[in-house]
Formats: sequence, structure tokens, C-alpha cells
Amino acid sequence: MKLSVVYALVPKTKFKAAIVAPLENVLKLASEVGINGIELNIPNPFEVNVTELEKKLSDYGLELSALSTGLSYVEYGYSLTHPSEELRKKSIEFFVKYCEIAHRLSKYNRVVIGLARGRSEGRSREEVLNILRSSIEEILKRTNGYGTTLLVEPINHYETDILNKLDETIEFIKSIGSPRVKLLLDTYHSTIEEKSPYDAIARAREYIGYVHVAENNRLAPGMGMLDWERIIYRLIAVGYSDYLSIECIPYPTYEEMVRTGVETLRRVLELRY
Ligand code: LER
Ligand code: MN
Repeated sequence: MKLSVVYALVPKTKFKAAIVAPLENVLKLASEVGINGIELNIPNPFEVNVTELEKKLSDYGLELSALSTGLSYVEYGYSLTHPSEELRKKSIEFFVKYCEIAHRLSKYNRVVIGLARGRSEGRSREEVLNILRSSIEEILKRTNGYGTTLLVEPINHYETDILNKLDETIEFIKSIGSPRVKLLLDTYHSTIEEKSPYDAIARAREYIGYVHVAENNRLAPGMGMLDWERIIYRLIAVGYSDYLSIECIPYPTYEEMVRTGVETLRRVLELRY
């Protein structure tokens, strides 16, 4: 398995579980601790200098593990289920562009559907899931040439009221029926929403396309209550061998968050191999 860390390409943000710091410093730290990739969370895909990003990643020998999109919701309020058709269309335009960037920068070519799903805002569950499904289908159609994988992430009920539980997210993914739509399992959200974050891995097995790691308190692995041996062995048991992306609150500092997280995960991974 490979390791990456979530980095937010913004000067500041309300989203708590990403590193906000000068990009060069973070890339340098990432390559120093020997992780393999960065997951970039980009608020506006039309305002990013892709050539410059590509060069910086390659200068530090880092991969783009995935492209994250939650900041388009947090910073601009765009979402794939927005009651305003105009803002929903903006969100779809953003996602088409995110896919183009992921396709260009990353052999993994995947884009996260996390907070940018939005909230139900008083509409029924059925209505809002139909809207989300049709937005995703439109993105799939318009990005056929890129072949990007879309990762749908169950998110805890304090942050959204759409797709909190693993089982309903799997049902939703099945209802789309495209091999390009997979599940993003985040250990923090499943600790809040599931009976057991360990059993969740077994239930999610053939749908998992990517994994976010964080403790029950959203701090770095090693700073909370989760049993990382159990998490990683379960992932291995279901055949997952891709990225573990550290998406944690940068506490006490982002440097310590990265170092502790990497050390905790490595200890388990190296015991195994
Ligand atoms: C949100 O809490 C989260 O986990 C992100 O991955 C989604 O944008
Ligand atoms: Mn996450």
C-alpha cells in the first residue's frame, strides 16, 4: 500500500482535515518522510496552474493520489444536488474540469465526491438521491474520454444528510451501475456511522476504490482509539492494495500530524511485508 496526505490549495479554509501551508514546504516534508503521493483539494479547478502543479509534483517525486473537491462546496457553495439549477450546473462544470485535471496529472485518475454532494435542504431522500445520480451520470457522460473514476464517500451526519451510511452508499453506487463509480471509505466517518469500522471494510470489499485514514477524533493515525493493525489487515484481506490517504486535523502541527500518521501506518505495513 502507498501513503499520501490531503493538502488544501487555499490560503485558509473552514475545512478542518487538510493541511493549509505553503505547497513547497508540504511537498518537501512529504518526500522527506518518504510518502508516495499527495491528494490535492482544489477549490476552483479553473484557476489552477496545472503545468506548474505537474512540475512541482514531479520535482519532489510525488504522485497525485486523487483529486479532492470538497472545497468547491466549502468555498463557493456549489454542489451536485444544489436546489438552484444554476449552482448545480456550476458544480457539474467544476467536476468535468476536475476530471480533466486528474486525467492529465495522475495515472490513478480519480476524483472525490465528498462534501460537494451538498445537503438535502428539506427535500426528500429519494428526490435528492435522484438529483445526485443524474448529476453523476452527466459527469460520467461528459468525461468518457478521460475515463476518470468517481469516488463516492459516505460522510458522517454532522457534515451532511446525504449518504452517511456505508450500506446506503453501496446501494447508491450499485444504482448507477458504472465501473467508473467506486466507494471512498474514510475510517473517521465509518467510526461515527458504522457499528464497527473494521467490519465496514469487509462489507465494502468489492466497491472500495480509495481509502481516507484518520482516527475516531480525526487526528493522525496513532493519536486516537483505532486499531491500525486491524484496519490494515482487513484491507489486505479484502484485496485492497492502493493508497491510504491521511486526511486528518493538522494537530498539534501539520508536520507532527504527517510524521505520526506515517510512522503508525508504516509500522503496521512493514510488519506485514
Ligand atoms: C469530508 O469530511 C471528507 O471526509 C472529505 O473527504 C470530503 O470532501
Ligand atoms: Mn474523507
